[in-house]
Amino acid sequence: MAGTENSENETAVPQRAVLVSVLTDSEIESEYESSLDELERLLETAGGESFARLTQIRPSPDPRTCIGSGKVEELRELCERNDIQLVVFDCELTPSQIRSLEDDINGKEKSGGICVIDRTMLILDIFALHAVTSEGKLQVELAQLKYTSPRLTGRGITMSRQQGGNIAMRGPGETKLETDRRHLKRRIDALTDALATMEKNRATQRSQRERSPILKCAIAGYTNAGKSTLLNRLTDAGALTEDKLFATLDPTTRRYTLPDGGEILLTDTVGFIRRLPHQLVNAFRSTLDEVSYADAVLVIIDASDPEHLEQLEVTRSLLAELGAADKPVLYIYNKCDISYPDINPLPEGVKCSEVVRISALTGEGIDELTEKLMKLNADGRSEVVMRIPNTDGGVLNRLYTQAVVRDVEYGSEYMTVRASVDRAVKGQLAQYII
Ligand SMILES: Nc1nc2c(ncn2[C@@H]2O[C@H](COP(=O)(O)OP(=O)(O)OP(=O)(O)O)[C@@H](O)[C@H]2O)c(=O)[nH]1
Ligand SMILES: [Mg+2]
Repeated sequence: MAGTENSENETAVPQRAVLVSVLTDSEIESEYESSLDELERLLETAGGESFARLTQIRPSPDPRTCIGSGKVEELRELCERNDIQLVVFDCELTPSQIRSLEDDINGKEKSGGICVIDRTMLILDIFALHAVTSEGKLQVELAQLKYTSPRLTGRGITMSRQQGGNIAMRGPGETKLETDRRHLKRRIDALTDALATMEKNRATQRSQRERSPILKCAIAGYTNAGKSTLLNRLTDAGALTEDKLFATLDPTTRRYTLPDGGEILLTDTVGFIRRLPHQLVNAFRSTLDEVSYADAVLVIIDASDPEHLEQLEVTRSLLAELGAADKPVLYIYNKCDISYPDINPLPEGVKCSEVVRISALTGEGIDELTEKLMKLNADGRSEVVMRIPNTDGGVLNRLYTQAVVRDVEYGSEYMTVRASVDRAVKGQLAQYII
């Protein structure tokens, strides 16, 4: 279901939409504009086009329709006059708010007509379009069944059939409307079970990687910052890179050989965005765990984006949520070919030695980055020489799996082994170190 035969080319004519935002007392005025800009980019990524923006300032959202009744009327007229079929709210809407809004905007008409969706439904729609692996598809389908389905009222379905996929209708939406609640629950249970099995496999793979002494670096950062481009620059991953939000959903791990011969693992994963819906953080938990379990995090920042400092804050708070706040970090300011940022003053808590400016596209600054990666790799590791009695053969086997063995000399009673070990192995095998 989710994302199966969907392609972004399906909706040949971009669906025009009105973007709506509510500016409440708790929000900072400058932020809502950039949030709306981002909503517009999300809409474009989903194959839509922004026709107009409507903003209302009010102390709190209206419980029934989010915006006030006068604004709803304004929205209705705007849509009617310009033949607009889609309205996207920048905030989260409850199922009943969506129903009330659609009833008010469409009048008594029950099918077809103007469809109202929210930011989360739009993001999930993009995820449904971009999911590639079976795990990714199941994760999106589950999130859509839980979030989007209760919010779809049936409007826009006729159109969706004609065009082969309307925004937010892709994925399980249509099916849900034709099934009863019991069927829906069964599907949710089946998906949860299937994902639990996949998660078990992923955990096994991860624990194998964990036992290996190679440094594991997660590439994290705001969506479209250039994470996949960096992975491709350093390795032959051939990851999809696009000037679109959420081009990458599924993690890709590649081994990278540093100029000093050391090896590290690099994992590219799903990008972050402000107000990443909790449903999505949960749905993509196992994917995001690649970040939680990494030894170090490479935070990619799009230096050419005027919002990059805010985006860095979003990234850092999501990293904290994933339990990755205390890991060694490199802050990589990317796209320096088009915008060379003044990094001073540094964001709070960021050390100068942790920052590097690069262009993943042209290769500028990559040497400095690899220097830092070598240092990161060397930190906490040391070269040791061990004298191991031949009777303790197990120790050498252990070194082969948990350290990097450089050289072994076999004597009549002892083996002399030179190896690069991490702190844990060094502590546990201290008795053999000479
Ligand atoms: N000028 C310039 N463009 C870049 C650079 N790095 C990446 N880009 C472009 O930025 C866009 C996004 O790059 P991706 O590598 O797909 O970004 P991402 O962080 O993986 O994005 P998502 O997977 O969508 O979250 C693409 O169009 C890239 O060509 C760079 O150093 N300079
Ligand atoms: Mg990517």
